Amino acid sequence: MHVILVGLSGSGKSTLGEALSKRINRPFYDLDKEIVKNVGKSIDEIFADQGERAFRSIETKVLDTICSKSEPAVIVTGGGAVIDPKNRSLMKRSGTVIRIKRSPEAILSTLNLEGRPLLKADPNRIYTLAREREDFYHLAADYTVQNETASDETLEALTHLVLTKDKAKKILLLNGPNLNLLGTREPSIYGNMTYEQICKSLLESAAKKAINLEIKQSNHEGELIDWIQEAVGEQDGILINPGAYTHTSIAILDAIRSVKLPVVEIHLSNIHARETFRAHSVTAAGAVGVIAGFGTMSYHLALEAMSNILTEQ
Ligand code: CA2
Repeated sequence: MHVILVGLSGSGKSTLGEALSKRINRPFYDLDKEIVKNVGKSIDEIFADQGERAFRSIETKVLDTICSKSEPAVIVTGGGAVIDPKNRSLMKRSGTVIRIKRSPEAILSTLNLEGRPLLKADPNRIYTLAREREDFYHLAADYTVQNETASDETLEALTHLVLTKDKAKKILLLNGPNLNLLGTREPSIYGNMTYEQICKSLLESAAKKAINLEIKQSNHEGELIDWIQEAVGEQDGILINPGAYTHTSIAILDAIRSVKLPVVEIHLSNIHARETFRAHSVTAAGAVGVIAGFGTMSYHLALEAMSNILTEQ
């Protein structure tokens, strides 16, 4: 999910957005700058040559392109982007929308008029724009951050808000007994990657999807059950490779069923093509689905499946 900043021209969105993107290590897009790149004209020229209506329709298309990027980003929008309901619903669907609020008086005292065609001719128009757009900002934003005087505290507040209120989904990955030994023995069945390497690549994939992934491993049935129970209210979904408990543990099945969270079961090997005692999974009866036989890829496919399940909820 993206972080999308909205607010009046001159409210400090761009400065804050760029600083935020560095803080949380995400790409940064400035909608107006992307429009200029796309059209090959400055915002002032687009307004002068094609008028505001044409500008707004370009704005919607470019916003759509940026919001469709899979890597979660910080996106700063132009002051009027919130007016069109299509833009507002696109933003809401694509991430957390934060309004950067500054009073017209404070804006006027610092405003650079370049690239702000609606204010260039008459800077006092900021008062009218503020009044006209108030309801739209209200409708668009999930949260508001006051930025009366640009300061480090505002950036701190914004960063804290993004890190705590982000709509990022939380997924717990549990690995059962002996999976910590991966990569050290039986590579013909379980592959060459070590447990640590698998975890690292999964955490990287999760970060690209803006998923908050937590990974745990235990050799003890009771500990796995405790973690499943503790996931209630903390996690949005559980991925689990119960290891050999897959074939025996009614207790893990009961725990999975008790939490009412979506669960996807994972196996590195194709349990149906091995010894007969591995072909039956006791725990799978509580799962939404099972992914088995694709080696390390089983984990990535399961993460993708859970991400889709949570998006459709
Ligand atoms: O295929 C899977 O992911 C399994 O869940 C793995 C379990 C096995 O008991 C299941 O039947 C299928 C075993 C994990 C143990 O992994 C080791 C890795 C290296 C060395 C020894 C065991």
